[in-house]
Amino acid sequence: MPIDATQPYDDQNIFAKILRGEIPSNRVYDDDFAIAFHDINPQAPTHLLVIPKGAYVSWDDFSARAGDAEIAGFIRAVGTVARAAGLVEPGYRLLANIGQHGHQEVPHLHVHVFGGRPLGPMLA
Ligand code: DGP
Repeated sequence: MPIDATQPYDDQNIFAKILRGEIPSNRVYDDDFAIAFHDINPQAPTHLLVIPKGAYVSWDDFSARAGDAEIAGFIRAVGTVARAAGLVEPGYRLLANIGQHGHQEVPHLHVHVFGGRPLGPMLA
């Protein structure tokens, strides 16, 4: 079920538990601002999720409340993860779902990184 992106942060959400190491994930990246791990239900040969270490529900919450260093660190981490996964050539796709119409299901900001095959035109 898609979430309401304006809800308060719930520290029992599944990605908060992954961040704290309370449930396992296939982690591929970890720095001061972000971690990345494989999506449990991959939609492409490479499908990673990059999440900030801070407690943010969505891109909206993050862009409104996060400090400049956190924002810069997170965006840099997304690029680093994609580069380290070997996706820069021939390319990849980033996606962040926000709220009900965006079909966001997990209420901790995450950026999907898709690659490893031609992804076709963007779906609206
Ligand atoms: P979204 O619709 O943008 O909220 O996508 C949530 C993604 O999170 C979805 O592609 C599946 C993935 N996911 C959900 N639960 C887990 C989990 O426990 N572990 C991992 N690795 N991925 C999960």
